Amino acid sequence: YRSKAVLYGVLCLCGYAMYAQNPLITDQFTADPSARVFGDRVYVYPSHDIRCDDKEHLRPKWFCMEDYHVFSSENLTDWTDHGVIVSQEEVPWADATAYSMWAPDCIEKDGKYFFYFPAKARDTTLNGKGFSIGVAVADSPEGPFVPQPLPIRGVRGIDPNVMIDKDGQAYLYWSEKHIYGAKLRDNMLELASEPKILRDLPEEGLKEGPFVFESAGTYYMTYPHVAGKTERLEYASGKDPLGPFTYRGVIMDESPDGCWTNHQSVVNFRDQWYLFYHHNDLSPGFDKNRAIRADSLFFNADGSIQKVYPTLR
Ligand code: FUB
Repeated sequence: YRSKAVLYGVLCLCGYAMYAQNPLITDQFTADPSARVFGDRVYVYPSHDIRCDDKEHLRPKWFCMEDYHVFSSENLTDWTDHGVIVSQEEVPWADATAYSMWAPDCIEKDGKYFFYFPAKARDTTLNGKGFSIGVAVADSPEGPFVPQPLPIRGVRGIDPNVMIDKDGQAYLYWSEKHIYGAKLRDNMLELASEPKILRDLPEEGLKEGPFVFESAGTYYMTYPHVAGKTERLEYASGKDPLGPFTYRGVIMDESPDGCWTNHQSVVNFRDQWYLFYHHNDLSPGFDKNRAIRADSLFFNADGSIQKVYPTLR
């Protein structure tokens, strides 16, 4: 790990360099950051880890999340917490005792903001046991977000991610052992095609947390992959949003000190690419209480992505 917590290739704003400190948020645990640029600010929609040692019905020492906050910044240094945008109590279909509000995403279409989140449903006849994916809709990136009455029909899994292509077609990606993709209808609330397993990614080992973005006509599929003991961030690329994708390499190596998960998003802000990800900086003894980070990301001339080395403190 590099020792200096600056975002290399730092953001240049009004002619001077901006420096940011990892982890980005220090007053609460945050994970699974989905970063988006809306207007002149970066918004980050992370998971919100808490401790649930007092909740005996839950799996001990496991992920525990009851709500989502959104954070924004104009310089990647000063972050505003806009507060809770969705909580398990206010999602009509969610099991409010499950604390299962895992990795989310948010995207803008036609002036509306669509927030996608996984949660366990009360009624398992909807999409079966396990996780469903819901949507909450707002008129601004900070909310208020109104959850839809039911989860997306036909989608079982976690880690939703949405990419809107240049022609306006939206795609939903998610994971359940494999990574899936499907087209979304114009309303952003229903599938417009059958879910497709993206089988051309590495077959062995758990893959989750898809995050797809497009650059110079190439679709980049990024994902955490357990190839060794913990997750490392990898990527593949292709010429169509639903593949086939060709494996290209590792964006970030697995953590040397045991945080089992990592989870990424990639965003371009003022002509600089950034990788958002997480590590358990604020909870070295318990890796289910994580903290989000960001570092600059660079492409090579052939479109491949240079490995990102985490910066700390
Ligand atoms: O935050 C809970 C789960 O851990 C996410 O859904 C996965 O991507 C992993 O980061």
